[in-house]
This record gives sequence, structure tokens and C-alpha cells, in this order.
Amino acid sequence: MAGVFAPYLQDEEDDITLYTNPISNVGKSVETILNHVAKGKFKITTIDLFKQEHKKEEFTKINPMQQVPALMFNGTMLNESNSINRFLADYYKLHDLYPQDPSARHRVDTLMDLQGNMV
Ligand SMILES: N[C@@H](CCC(=O)N[C@@H](CS)C(=O)NCC(=O)O)C(=O)O
Repeated sequence: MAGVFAPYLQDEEDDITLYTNPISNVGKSVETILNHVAKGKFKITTIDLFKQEHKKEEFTKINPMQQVPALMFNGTMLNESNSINRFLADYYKLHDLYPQDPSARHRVDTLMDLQGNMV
């Protein structure tokens, strides 16, 4: 599986903040990808779900869906963990992880969608 998680920094200047919480499995999936492509180059802001911080106006401005994870990526807000992970795989050219070939990509998308429907 060499290369699947090969670190690949697209741009040293990428400005990345992940809004998440340690109890969030879907947040952890985004953090895992970020750790491989941008280790040490991104910030984590913990949103306290038990204190309802995700419902507050400040966070709602970041993610109107009022959920974690959310990713602020070079000024653009991304939400939905699977969509974020697909974006990161494309942006950092993780083609071993997220293939470009339509049939191979469909297999990966199917597994991601199935997993998403089970959470
Ligand atoms: N489909 C979303 C699910 C996100 C989600 O359910 N996040 C939970 C934490 S794991 C959350 O923020 N819950 C707070 C709420 O919905 O009020 C994704 O994959 O990002």
C-alpha cells in the first residue's frame, strides 16, 4: 500500500483549520487524512458539543449545518466528512487512496456512501 498515504504538501501556504470534537468519528476521519497530507500544517479548533457550541452564532457562521466536522480551507468552508475527504484526496492528489479511474472511484464512493449511511 506504499503511497496511499504519502504526504504531499500542495502548498506550504495552505491555511487550514479543522473544527471538530474528539468524540466525533467522522471528524476523526478528516483529521486522519489531514495528518497524512498536512501534518503540523493545520489547526484544530475543538467545538464542545456538550456545551452546544455548535449551535452558537459564531460557529453557525462557519457551518450553517451546525455540525462537526467543518474545514476552513484557504477561506472556503467545507462540511460533510466524506465530501471533505474527497476534496482533500483530489487537492493533494492522493490517487492511490481515491482513484481517478471512474470504475475504481465508483467502488471507493460506494464504500464511503455505505459507511455514511450506517453512521
Ligand atoms: N454527515 C455528517 C455527520 C456529522 C455529524 O453528525 N456530526 C455530529 C458529531 S459526530 C454533530 O456535529 N452532532 C451535533 C448535532 O447534530 O447537533 C458528516 O459526515 O460530516
